[in-house]
Amino acid sequence: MDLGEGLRKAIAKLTRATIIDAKTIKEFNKDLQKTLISADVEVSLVLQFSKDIEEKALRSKPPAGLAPTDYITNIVYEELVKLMGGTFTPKLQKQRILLAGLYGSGKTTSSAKLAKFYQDRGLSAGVICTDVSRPAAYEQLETLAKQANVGFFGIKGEKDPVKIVKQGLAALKDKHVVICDTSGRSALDDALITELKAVNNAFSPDEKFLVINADIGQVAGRQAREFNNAIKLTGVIVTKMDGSGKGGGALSATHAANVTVAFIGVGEKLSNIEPYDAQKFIGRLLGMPDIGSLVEHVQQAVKEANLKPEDMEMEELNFDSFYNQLKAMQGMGPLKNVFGMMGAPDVPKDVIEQGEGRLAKYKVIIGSMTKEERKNERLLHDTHRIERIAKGSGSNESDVHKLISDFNKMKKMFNSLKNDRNFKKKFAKFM
Ligand SMILES: Nc1nc2c(ncn2[C@@H]2O[C@H](COP(=O)(O)OP(=O)(O)OP(=O)(O)O)[C@@H](O)[C@H]2O)c(=O)[nH]1
Ligand SMILES: [Mg+2]
Repeated sequence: MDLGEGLRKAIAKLTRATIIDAKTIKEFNKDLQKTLISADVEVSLVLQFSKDIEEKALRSKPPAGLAPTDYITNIVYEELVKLMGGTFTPKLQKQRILLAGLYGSGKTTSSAKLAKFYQDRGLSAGVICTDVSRPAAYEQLETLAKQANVGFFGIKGEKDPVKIVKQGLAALKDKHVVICDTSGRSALDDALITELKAVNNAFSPDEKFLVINADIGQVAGRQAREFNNAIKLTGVIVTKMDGSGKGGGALSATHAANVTVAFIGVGEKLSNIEPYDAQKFIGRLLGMPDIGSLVEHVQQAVKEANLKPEDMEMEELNFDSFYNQLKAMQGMGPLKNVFGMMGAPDVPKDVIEQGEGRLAKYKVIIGSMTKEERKNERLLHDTHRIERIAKGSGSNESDVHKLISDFNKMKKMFNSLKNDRNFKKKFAKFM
């Protein structure tokens, strides 16, 4: 089970609890601890984390109108963001970036990715290969630079990295962003430190990023400290976040070592690099894939549908509101996809897509219900009532059943969104 799945399960379990007391919190904390430790987060951090949650959850009271589970979920979210560090905002300006790291951590790939990253944002960029030890390091970076369509400099066969840096800076002097790829080693030994320091002096970088593979988990902290002592880092790039359940360990350890996570690598493609944003990362772990694009989607959709906030009020769903909801959703266009993106179960898609005809039918059926039935779906677990409603509305019993089943789907979706405090917060703010 990976970190995200474990966290989601623990929160779901908490959400199902009928009362939140010291015992529920203790149990919840145990689940969190297990999950974090198996994601390779350092034990002392885990203990501190769960102690903070327990204290906050038990000492403070949810503000009026907020469900205790929502409140606790939010505490967990905030503590996770604290555990995993902040947000890195890349400066879009002229700069030199040095990449260092052990063998195979992803330095060369990240050099090209970063050059492309800045170039895609309107700056010109180039890379210098100062890896003088690995065979074919020159060719590898040259090929990647070509793919990324950025500048490249290297001297084949040259064994002095300082000489390469000097000539490279001259050759790439017109580029806004110059990135220097360096040699790796299996450990940060004296030879690597000496070489790095020499390159560092000659290059005089604005940013010094250590490249770490997420697989190494909590060892990331030690590596970050060691490299930091050697060349005073400005940040870390954690690569292979796409393939590792230990990303949580790498991120938290780096944060604990007091080094900023600047970028994360999320795949082999040149575009697979992102500035690190703990909130977004945690959002994703907790099953909210991309809150930014979600909000954009919603904004667009609401504009199109001319929706009012009351249409999206996520209160108890009954048959009166159900019709309005369906109608609103029909006008939402892309918003339907948003619910899917959020992992919400089963939107009654067919109803929404079948358009006016079906909706009109539902309107008549709902019109044949008594006031009590419209407020309480349970009353309809009664064949006599179903028969009566079908007759009264000139439809079949199967139509009534279909309506009830769609209603229940929608209700399930609403409940799951209702329990999702972050979604609500974003939504409320945006409204
Ligand atoms: N899935 C995935 N693979 C990555 C990522 N970053 C790098 N890789 C792969 O990791 C391998 C090693 O990457 P390199 O960039 O060559 O690593 P390096 O640090 O330059 O290695 P040395 O020069 O040998 O020290 C390559 O096969 C890359 O494609 C990432 O974010 N995700
Ligand atoms: Mg390399």
